[in-house]
Amino acid sequence: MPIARPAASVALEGFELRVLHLPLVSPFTTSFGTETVREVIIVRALTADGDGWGEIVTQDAPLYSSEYTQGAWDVTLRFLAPALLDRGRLAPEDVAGLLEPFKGHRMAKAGVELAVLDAALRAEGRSLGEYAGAVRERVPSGVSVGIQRDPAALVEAVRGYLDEGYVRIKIKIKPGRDIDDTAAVREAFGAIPLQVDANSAYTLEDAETLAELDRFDLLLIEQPLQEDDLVDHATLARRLRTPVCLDESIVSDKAAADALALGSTSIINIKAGRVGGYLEAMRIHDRCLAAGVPVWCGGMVETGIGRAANAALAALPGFTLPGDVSASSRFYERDIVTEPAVLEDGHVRVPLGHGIGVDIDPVALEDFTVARETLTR
Ligand code: NPG
Repeated sequence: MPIARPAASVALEGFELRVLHLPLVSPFTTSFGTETVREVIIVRALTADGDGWGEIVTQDAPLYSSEYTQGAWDVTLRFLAPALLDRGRLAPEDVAGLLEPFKGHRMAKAGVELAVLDAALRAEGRSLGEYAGAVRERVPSGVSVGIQRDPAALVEAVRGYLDEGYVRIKIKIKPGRDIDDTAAVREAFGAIPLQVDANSAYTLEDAETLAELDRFDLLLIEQPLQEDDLVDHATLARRLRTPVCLDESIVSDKAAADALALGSTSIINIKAGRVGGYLEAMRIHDRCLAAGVPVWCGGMVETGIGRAANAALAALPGFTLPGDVSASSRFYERDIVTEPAVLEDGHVRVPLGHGIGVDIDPVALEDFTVARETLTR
């Protein structure tokens, strides 16, 4: 489903970058660490036709991927933003090509592209959902639950989210905190839609342990092995009944094609940040839809900016599994948009407003800003 109608071009005048520190409502623990504050970069594209907003979803340390905030900040200010500003007038569909000479840094590229796309769509009066080809007005909301003190605490955390209405639970696992945690949740709540996420904490030597998860009838196991272990993931997938779903490994549409060809994954988690932008994310969606491969929308603890864009992405027809598209309140007491995503009957609305469809709360934005830089033509 290629984009039906490309966006109009905008006359780019500058970029404003900010690092924000947003406190989380509770610590979020994964196999790679614990976060209590979300450090994120907000990109504002300044154009003659109005502003646009994007979000760079790196974390302060390179623990999920090789990208991290200071690296993204540096590459954006020194290379990405100047390359686009040099060009002046450009369409959102031109951004990835102009940034292609710079290797990697996909999260930074994604944030910059979203800001330009948002500016262009706002100027045209079109929503991101309409542009992308959304077929739903609201999307089912899954929640990602961090590793807790013990299985009993995990059960209580999951109970809270189920009571709020989340329609699918994902629990984080790591060696030593896998079988018992999963068993506890299954036992407490019966046949709820449940999946686990290892964030690449295992090796092929753990295959026997991971096969023990088969008895829990999980929707999927996410990224058990390292990012570049495509062949080992294929070997593991043959040994498990639980479907393997790749996240970290899928850094582009090409990587998705390779992983599918190798049998490394049978479901794909699509995250715009990880793959270099919403346009590349849409290409992966299209590929998977054509091949009958289920996809779902991952989350990177986004602010209201990325959360709104993710809801639009998750409304595409191939997103047949509930995503990590949760309410803002899952992570934040205070967001930086005026209408943070809320949970309604287990779903999140796809914003209808122009561009990403949400407005920035300038006071909140200012309050959370810890660094700022502006680059103009
Ligand atoms: O709902 O936004 C959310 C969080 C979902 O678990 C989640 N994200 O590995 O997928 C992940 C994890 C993550 C968050 C990874 C932040 C890296 C940074």
